[in-house]
Amino acid sequence: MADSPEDTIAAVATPPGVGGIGVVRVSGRRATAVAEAVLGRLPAPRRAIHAVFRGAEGEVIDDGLALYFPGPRSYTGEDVLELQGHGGPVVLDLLLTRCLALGCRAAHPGEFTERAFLNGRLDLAQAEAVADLIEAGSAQAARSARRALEGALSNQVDELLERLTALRVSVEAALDFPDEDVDILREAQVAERLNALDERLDTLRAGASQGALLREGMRLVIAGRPNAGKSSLLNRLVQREAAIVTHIPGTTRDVLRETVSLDGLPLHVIDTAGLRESDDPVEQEGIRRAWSEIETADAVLLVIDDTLGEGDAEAAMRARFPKSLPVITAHNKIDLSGAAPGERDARIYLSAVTGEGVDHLRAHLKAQTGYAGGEGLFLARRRHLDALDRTASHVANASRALAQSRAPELVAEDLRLAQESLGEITGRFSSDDLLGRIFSTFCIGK
Ligand SMILES: Nc1nc2c(ncn2[C@@H]2O[C@H](COP(=O)(O)OP(=O)(O)OP(=O)(O)O)[C@@H](O)[C@H]2O)c(=O)[nH]1
Ligand SMILES: [Mg+2]
Repeated sequence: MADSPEDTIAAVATPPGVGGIGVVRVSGRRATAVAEAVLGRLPAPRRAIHAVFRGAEGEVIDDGLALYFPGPRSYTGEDVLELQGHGGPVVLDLLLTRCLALGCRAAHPGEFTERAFLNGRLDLAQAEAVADLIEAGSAQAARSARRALEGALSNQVDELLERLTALRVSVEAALDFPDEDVDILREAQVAERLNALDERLDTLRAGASQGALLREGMRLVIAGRPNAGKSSLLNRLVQREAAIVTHIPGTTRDVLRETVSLDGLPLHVIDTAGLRESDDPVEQEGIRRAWSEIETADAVLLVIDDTLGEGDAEAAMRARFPKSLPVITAHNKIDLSGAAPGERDARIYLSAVTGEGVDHLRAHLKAQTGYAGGEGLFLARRRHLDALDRTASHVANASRALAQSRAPELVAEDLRLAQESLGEITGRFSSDDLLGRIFSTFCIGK
């Protein structure tokens, strides 16, 4: 029989292994019957009671606290029962088996939260924030997930969706009066409102990309001339000899990826071949790959040999870096050049060999991702960024259609597409496929 949203689901909600307490969670219509069978009575709503948990023959499985949350005022929006017993795997398994025998089905990962979403207790961005909060690798990430859960992202998305809806209403009204459509659109200030919407969208995108960096980590590509010390710096950052280092320029040919944690913040460091003109086909390929990494990076770390200083080669690289790409400049080998470690004039002076100044680089990287403070920072996902980008391009198309052809049908269609893309974030317009992908990454019991 296929799983149904009508099923009552049950799972051990605490992590596997031994613990002080262990929780079995039940959600669905049978929750009350489970309570009556296991506890002998239904606890008063939202009041913890102490009870003995009994098996089918009346034998004692465990004892502990029981809580009953009648729907819709519960996490899932359904009737929920929580049995908090002793945290041993065998005891919890017996208790779960008892619930299954009473007609519950084992919950899939994330199914409790999925039901919360389906029953309108959370929107999709908030449901994702629940998973992010659980997985948060740092206090900052946890705070930002909390903010997303409280609706920092969803509220802004909802506000923009309302504006889009209002705009659609104005434009569709003009469709009914083809002779006067231009006047109607002008009177309704559609162009001005579209501009204002676009600005708000930009602000939201900036916030979301910070949030995505915090959640998914920054992709930092190390680039520079051969022999500048790129691989040495990668090794220093990841604290092991991951990359081959020699005094021969052109040592690194391939792209090397390592992930480190900066106080819980994931940092993906990518070492690349030194950038120069080369006749060697292997080196040429390495350089081509270096550029393709640079094009998709969140930031570039341009490493300069401080005994040589910045020159024409670096100027040529800077000219070729994508315009919006943040570039962090590191002057390496200060143990040879004699420069003092630290950050001056937007340059970080350090030595990959002695490690001096590398803490300044770490601090800079953390600040770059908004790690240090960032009031209002919320955790976001690439999925959200992608949806915002598509929304922005539909809004731009609508503006263009309005300015050029003045065909209200086209404007209306672009606005509809914009609304659809934006709605994906909170789940107003999400396919089942997308939902399945999102919730399957949750842990069981959540
Ligand atoms: N004294 C000193 N030597 C360094 C420092 N960083 C790197 N080197 C030396 O510089 C040489 C080149 O270092 P690598 O890390 O291989 O340089 P790279 O930029 O990766 O070079 P390619 O892979 O050829 O592009 C090696 O001999 C390193 O030991 C430093 O901070 N101080
Ligand atoms: Mg190298």
